[in-house]
Amino acid sequence: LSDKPRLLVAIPMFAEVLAALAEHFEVDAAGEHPIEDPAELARRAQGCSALLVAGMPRIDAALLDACPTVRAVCSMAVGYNNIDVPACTARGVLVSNAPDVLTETTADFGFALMMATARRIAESEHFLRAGQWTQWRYDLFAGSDVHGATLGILGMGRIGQAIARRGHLGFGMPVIYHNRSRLPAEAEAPIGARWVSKEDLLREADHLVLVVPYSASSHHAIGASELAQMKPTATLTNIARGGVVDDAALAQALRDKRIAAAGLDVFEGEPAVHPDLLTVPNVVLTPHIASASLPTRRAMADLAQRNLLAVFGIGADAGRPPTALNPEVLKPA
Ligand code: 8YV
Repeated sequence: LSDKPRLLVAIPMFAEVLAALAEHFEVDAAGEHPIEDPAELARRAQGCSALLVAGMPRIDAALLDACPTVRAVCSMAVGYNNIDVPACTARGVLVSNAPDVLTETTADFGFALMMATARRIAESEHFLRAGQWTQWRYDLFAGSDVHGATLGILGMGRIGQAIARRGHLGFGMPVIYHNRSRLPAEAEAPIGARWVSKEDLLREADHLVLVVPYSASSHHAIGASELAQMKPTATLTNIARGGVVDDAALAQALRDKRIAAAGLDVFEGEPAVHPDLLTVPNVVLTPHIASASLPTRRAMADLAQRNLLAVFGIGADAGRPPTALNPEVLKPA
């Protein structure tokens, strides 16, 4: 029997990363499909010392109690709402996420999705593919401008700031944001960002982009009453998490043209998508790919691997996982 610690890679993973991990761990890899079913996850995690995950599956107290050998849960996602960190900490389980390496790529995508939404790129492509383009019209898929329009950002962490920088420096957009905490003035100035109340954000934004982490306090941060406060010409882009938006209310608002359009990369209950969103034309839908450039996905996997090795005392970061969320669990009592 191998004396290497057992690692469950619960998500599809780069072959090169699996090969590198196999030097230090006895690896059980999910293969083509993430292991999402809790019973299956608990079964496969039996006897494992570590789990490599992403924005899924759900890691909660019940799973940890069923798998008491697990010492580390390393995720290749920045968002960790799928992991009950306090439950992990209480059981001495180290949790790491994968911030920073995806910031610029995710901001690129958020900006692209916002632009595609404002300029109706998906809708007009469907029209062209369907053979419906037969003549010029002055208002053929006329959308709204991005340059010079007011960019609103809900949540102003690393990705929010990277989007603000694009809007301010590249597109001359006034930037307003709402966040629990204000950025210091020296961080606001270079990205032209101004803190406003949530009400003012909803009222003033021409293009509202959501980049707030998901938690009980951001659940349905955008619902029917918030949508009603937005400009009828405004767009809404969600690259945060499904659940930040009430998808049923959004579908209704899009159908009623209470806002002009939406761009959504994340959905409540994904990969299922609310059926009403599939039938409204003024929405651009993408399958949670904001961080999905190949180099960035590889960097996220590499960072998760660094954390894993560090927890088990291997390599340059031995004992100091670089992006631990609860490093206190490694401190000697
Ligand atoms: C990931 C994300 O694609 O990092 C996050 O929080 O939402 C995405 O970058 C997803 O969670 C799987 O890693």
